[in-house]
Amino acid sequence: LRQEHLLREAVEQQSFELHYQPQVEVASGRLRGLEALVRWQHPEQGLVGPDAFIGLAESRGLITHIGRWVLRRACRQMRTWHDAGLPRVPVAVNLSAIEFRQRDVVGDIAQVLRESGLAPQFLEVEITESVLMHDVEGTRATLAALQTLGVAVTVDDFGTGYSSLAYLKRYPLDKIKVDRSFVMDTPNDAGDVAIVTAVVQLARGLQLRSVAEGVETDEQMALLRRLGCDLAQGFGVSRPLPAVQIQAWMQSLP
Ligand code: G
Ligand code: G
Ligand code: NA
Ligand code: MN
Repeated sequence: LRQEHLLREAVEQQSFELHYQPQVEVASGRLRGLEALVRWQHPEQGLVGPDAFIGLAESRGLITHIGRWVLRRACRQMRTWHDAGLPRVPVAVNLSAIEFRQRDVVGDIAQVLRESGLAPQFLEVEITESVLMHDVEGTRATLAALQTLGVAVTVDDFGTGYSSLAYLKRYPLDKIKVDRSFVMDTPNDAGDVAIVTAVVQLARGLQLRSVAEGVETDEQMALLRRLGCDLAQGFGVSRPLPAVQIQAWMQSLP
């Protein structure tokens, strides 16, 4: 109850911050995007990660407020970086199922893009595969509207939910992100290597781009290169960092 009270206060006072994690092309190592990850500036516990409060925010009707703040902050930040001559790459924002199902979510996103002056091709959204399992017609309409707007969609945490492969073909999607639990024990765990291989091939066959998350080691990166995985994200490239630090990281790129 106290946590709920504090979270309501945080929403009013916008006591959140975004960290950014780079996404690189596996073949070249070049920066191809940033994922925005929200943190709560908790008055007693310091910086708190999303796993500790997104669920509460969802059940208390606060997630759309937080999501709106995240979207606005990420779009403004990216526009500022582009204007400053930093790499013109997109920013990816996570949308919870509740946000995705909001009435006129695409209209809201379009409005934030207009207000921030960020072109739609520089915003991406990440949804979990569970979103795709329900309300097929509504989901299709929302994804089609995002595609028309020019905002790319990634299926996050792929393989961890109830994976029906059929929906990947049914919907307009751009990327599949292999969950880090499958990447973690590669290349040693043969079963995980088989899973990552299958997801990369599935993506290629469906003309989607594949992203591996949780890439920590050179051996993992080498495996992904062999498999032809398109993009990688993980501590091996960079941890998620506050804006000031990721800006310095980008400025240090060749
Ligand atoms: O930042 P961290 O690696 O702890 O993120 C944990 C999970 O929280 C990730 O699965 C990520 O998708 C989710 N997450 C991070 N930022 C946001 C956000 O702004 N909104 C929502 N809905 N989920 C987020
Ligand atoms: O899927 P999701 O959007 O939740 O993924 C982002 C989460 O994964 C964040 O919590 C981020 O801190 C975490 N993360 C990102 N890269 C790595 C990594 O290389 N190793 C581990 N263990 N966690 C990572
Ligand atoms: Na994500
Ligand atoms: Mn994920």
